[in-house]
Amino acid sequence: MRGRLILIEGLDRSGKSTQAEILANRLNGQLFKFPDRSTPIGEIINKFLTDPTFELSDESVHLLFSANRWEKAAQLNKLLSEGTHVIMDRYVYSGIAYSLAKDKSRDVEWLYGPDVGLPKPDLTFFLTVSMEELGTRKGWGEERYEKEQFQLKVKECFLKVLRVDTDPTIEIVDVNGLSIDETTLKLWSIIEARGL
Ligand code: Z5A
Ligand code: MG
Repeated sequence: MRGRLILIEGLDRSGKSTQAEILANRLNGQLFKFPDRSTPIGEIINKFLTDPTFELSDESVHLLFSANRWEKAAQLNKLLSEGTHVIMDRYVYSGIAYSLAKDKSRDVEWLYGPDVGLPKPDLTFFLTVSMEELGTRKGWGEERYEKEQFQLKVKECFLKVLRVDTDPTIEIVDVNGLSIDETTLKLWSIIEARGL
């Protein structure tokens, strides 16, 4: 049987990596994280995110994030076809939401274009946490994009891009005020309820 692909999306510091690691262990699956900063393209992305003097056009950044996913696509497909479950920490929706937040007049079909053909998740969680709570979390504000006004725009764009009304694979999960364990319980109950 093909492995399941479960994606965790959310704003910066919403607890994606924490939950992705826990779920990957519970499901005895593999963890994928985007951006993957260890690849050739990931190194450029890392420089862009951490060095404020390193400028790239919005289009180039968008294509680089997508290319970073394509760097891992063959490995991802192989694992899924062998029956391994994969938990993903950010993916296509992040790519679209962040680019759209930078320029809301951008053609969404153009934004989707470079990711067409990548494996589609069986389930996508979008974790929502209030800005007040995010601001208290460790390390916030160190990288490009980590500013409250921009994150509010990103949240709006995510909700637009996720199409929760028509796509049954999307789950918006309010985890505000929940501990790490409580969040895991909430996500796990959804995975079980869906029989994944
Ligand atoms: N980006 C993009 O523009 N286009 C793309 O296509 C992709 C990404 C894929 C870097 O992403 C940037 O890349 C990101 C989007 C852009 N920019 N922003 N903003 P990243 O994934 O490398 O980094 P991040 O997601 O922004 O941050 P993060 O540190 O990975 O956040 P997180 O994974 O959601 O959070 P965490 O590491 O699990 O938790 C953060 C802290 O909170 C940590 O100290 C935890 O112990 C704590 N924590 C976690 N859960 C809880 C709860 N429940 N209660 C209290 N404290 C908690
Ligand atoms: Mg993370």
